[in-house]
Amino acid sequence: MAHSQHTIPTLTVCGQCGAGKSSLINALVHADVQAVGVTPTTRAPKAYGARTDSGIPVHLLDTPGIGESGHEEYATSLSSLVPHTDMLIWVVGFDNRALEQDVQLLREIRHIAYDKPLLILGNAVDRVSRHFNPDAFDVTCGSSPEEAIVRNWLAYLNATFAFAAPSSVLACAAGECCDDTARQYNLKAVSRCIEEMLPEAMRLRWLEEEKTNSDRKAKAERMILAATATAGTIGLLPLPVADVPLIITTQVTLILSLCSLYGRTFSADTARSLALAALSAIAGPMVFHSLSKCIPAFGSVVGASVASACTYAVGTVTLTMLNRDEDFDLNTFKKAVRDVFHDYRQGHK
Ligand SMILES: Nc1nc2c(ncn2[C@@H]2O[C@H](COP(=O)(O)OP(=O)(O)O)[C@@H](O)[C@H]2O)c(=O)[nH]1
Ligand SMILES: [Mg+2]
Repeated sequence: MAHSQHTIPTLTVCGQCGAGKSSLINALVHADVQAVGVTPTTRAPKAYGARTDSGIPVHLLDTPGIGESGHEEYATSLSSLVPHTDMLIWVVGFDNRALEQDVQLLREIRHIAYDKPLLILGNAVDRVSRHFNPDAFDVTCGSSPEEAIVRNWLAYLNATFAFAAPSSVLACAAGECCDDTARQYNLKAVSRCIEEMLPEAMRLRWLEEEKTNSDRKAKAERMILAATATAGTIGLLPLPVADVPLIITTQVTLILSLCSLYGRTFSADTARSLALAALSAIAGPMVFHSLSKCIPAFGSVVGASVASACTYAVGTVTLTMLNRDEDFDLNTFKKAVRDVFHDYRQGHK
């Protein structure tokens, strides 16, 4: 529920087979989600979730690439993807100058892609030197022969793609795997550039959603702390067995209020079964005995610190699941509550 599906921009990654499209996606996703290699590996378009430098969620759509399928086939596939795309990322592998097919394809789809921002990435610039050092490499101002070579190549890319009016042409290196930091170059700049090129409306919508999400989260956290304090007070009650039903009621109210804050409808019965499961996972069978009034107990059954930690855990786990838009599976809920409960107790010793 953090971000509704339709607000996440789709970025279609195109270019020749072997240019490094899949590698770039792996680097931006920070995981080797797509197979890469010297033989054609990307068979069909596939999307991956990533976040830009400031955390804007995007979908990166990998495509097979020019040369992997026939030209006609790739053109048809791209034509069907472009209408659902918010930005085109065109990847060229270092130091490819044979770009006729790229140009032809871009011309073919430009009539449907004219309103989409276009980012040209000159990838794998680490191949310019065996001793490439990404930290020392400065493609803009550096004066070494390698820096000049990459700069010239970028100028060539600029001139070649000028007809398509790209929003930006950048040098980068995705590396050979997602954490190949010895070769990766300029990926932060790529991420920031993507952000800047996103349609204004999408960026604003994301900022609005972020604001709503963080306001809502702050409110939810205040509700959890208030319920935690209430449960602690109930745990102090010197009444025999009276505490458990009161603590459960506090937790049920908390779960229902959090759900309603996040627009989820929840029955009181479901909330009650979650609260009971949580308390039984922590306080054990004692709770059920005291609920069914089977055992005459003296004083508080649960105790103030257990009551507050358990309520804090119930609220925190509920909030995490709401933020992730997850379903409330009873066993997962119990386990997560137990973990948060123990962390909370450790922190309040
Ligand atoms: N040195 C280096 N190799 C790269 C880079 N990007 C990709 N490669 C390699 O180039 C080959 C093709 O990459 P791949 O991502 O499969 O290309 P795709 O066909 O465009 O998806 C793989 O062996 C990658 O490891 C890079 O930035 N630097
Ligand atoms: Mg690929």
